[in-house]
Formats: sequence, structure tokens, C-alpha cells
Amino acid sequence: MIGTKCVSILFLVLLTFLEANAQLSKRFFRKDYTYLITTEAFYKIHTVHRTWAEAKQRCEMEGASLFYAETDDEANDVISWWNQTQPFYWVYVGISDLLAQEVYETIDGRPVLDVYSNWGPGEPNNAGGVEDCVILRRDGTLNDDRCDKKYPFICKKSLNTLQWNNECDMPNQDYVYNDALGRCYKFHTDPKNWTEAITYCSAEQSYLAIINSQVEDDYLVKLTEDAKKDGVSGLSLIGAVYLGFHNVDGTGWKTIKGTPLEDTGYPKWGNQQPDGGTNETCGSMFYTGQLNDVSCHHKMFYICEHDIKNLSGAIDERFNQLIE
Ligand SMILES: [Ca+2]
Ligand SMILES: [Ca+2]
Ligand SMILES: [Ca+2]
Repeated sequence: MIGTKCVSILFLVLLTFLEANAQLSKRFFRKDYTYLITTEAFYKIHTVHRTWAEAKQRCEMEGASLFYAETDDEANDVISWWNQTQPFYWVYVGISDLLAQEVYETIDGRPVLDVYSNWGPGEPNNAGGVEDCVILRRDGTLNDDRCDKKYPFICKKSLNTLQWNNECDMPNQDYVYNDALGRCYKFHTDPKNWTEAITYCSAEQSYLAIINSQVEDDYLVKLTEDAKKDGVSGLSLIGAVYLGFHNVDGTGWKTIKGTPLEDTGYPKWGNQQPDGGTNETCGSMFYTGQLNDVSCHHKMFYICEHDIKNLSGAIDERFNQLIE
């Protein structure tokens, strides 16, 4: 009996320990990022070419930042990984002189001389007086270039800055877990149009929320009530938040996953809605919870929904490895 009890306690202690350390020992940030052991950081090469400002923003949307090498070693390791995986000759890095001409600094305000700053011959030359953003060439040299050119880029997340939202099993700290629904949500107070809202949710490994039950609707109403909505500028429509359903192609209301609205579990339109015809083909929820068709161009609040993978499977597997 005592033996069994001891084993159970040991198991609980072990499980708690594993859960607490699961993230650090798993070296996991997001499935689209690669961990390099030598630099203790996660990286993602974006193959879609963007301007420097768009690249910087995109990395931030993913909870990371536009990469620049801090040391020669990091530059070598990242360039070697890049050369093994992608054919690009250049990538944008997080260095510019946009704040003060000819004073190059990193996106987090470090002087360029404090980080990897192996300029190519004659660079930075501010050619034509319009080169403020820095690219890294695959030979390891830096060059100032126009910020409005579109290049691939690399995002980076250091292991030592990684935080984990255990309930939601994701790095984003601002997603809130709902016990009854077993999933997580974030109310975005930065107004976006419908397409942008989809992009932002997706960058957070989530999707524009879809209401599947009265319970979920009640919760989203509460989330909306509690959100800090006062004093937000840039809103073009108040009283409703974007959701993940639409009739953009005119073939009937459906979710962004393709399910007809009447099969979602919550097809409850507000009074007289939908009323916008072809002018209102995107989905929203009135603050009171009922559905409303709106123009896709409005800048509105929106809610992202996040499905949780089951972490316990990974923990069980580790436990089995330990007791073998
Ligand atoms: Ca140049
Ligand atoms: Ca849902
Ligand atoms: Ca409407």
C-alpha cells in the first residue's frame, strides 16, 4: 500500500515538474519556427516578399521580431541554415536609420556597432539619398537599401524571452481560456477591416471567431462587455465586432471554414438582419450577441478564437520515456 502511495506521489511530483518545464525543455515556440541550438533562438524565413515596415510588423504579429544578428556566430549559424533551406540572396534585417539619418540602429534601439555590422564594401552608401533599411546578403555582408523594396525576411524569437500561456498552450499571453468551452479567445481593440482581422488572427495561430453555441455567444458578449473599448480611435463602426463568417461570394452565409451558417450551432441574426444586401457581406456580432451583416471595409473590433492541442499527450510520452 505504502509503495503504491509513494509511486502515486512521485508520479504527481514528476508530472508537475514536467509541466512546469515542458516549454523550456521542449524548445518550442510555434510550429512554423525552427530552433537553432547554438544560438538558443527560434527563426522563421518568410518567403513572401514584403517592404521593410511590413516585414517588421509581420514578425511582431507572430510574437517575434525582425531578425538581426547580434554576433558573428549568430550571423554564421543563421546564414548557414538559410543557405540550406532557401535560395534567396538577400533578406531584410531589423536595422535602419529611419529615426536619424546615417545613425544606424536596431529595431530595439541598439547602435549598429554593438551588433553584427559587417557592411559590404562601400556600404552603407545611401545611394540616391533614399536608402534607410538594411539587408543581409547571403555572403554575410550588410547593405543599406530602399525601405519600399520587397524582400524576404527572417523573424526571430529568443528562448530567454519566451513566455508560455499554459491554459491556452500558446505563447500569446493575452488569450483568455474559457473552461466551459475548452478554448481561448482574444478581443482585439485595434480596429481592422474584415480581411485584416483574418490575417491578424491567423498570425496568432488562431482564427476569426465562429460562434457554435449559445454558451459561446454568451461568453463572447461578456468578453466584449469587459473589453477596454472606450477612447479607441480609428473605428468606423461601433456596436458590433467582426466574426468569422461571410457571404462575400453571394452564395449564402458560411463560416471562414466553409460551414453553412445554419449548421454552426448559432445562426441567430439580429432584428431585421441581414439587411445590407451586396453592401454588407461580412459577418459580425452586435455587442448584445446577435448576428449582423456589415461592410467588409469598416474598421471594427474583432475576436480571435484559438483551438487548444492536447498537451497531456506529450507529457505522457515523456513520462514513459523516463520510466523505461
Ligand atoms: Ca547601399
Ligand atoms: Ca467557436
Ligand atoms: Ca446589417
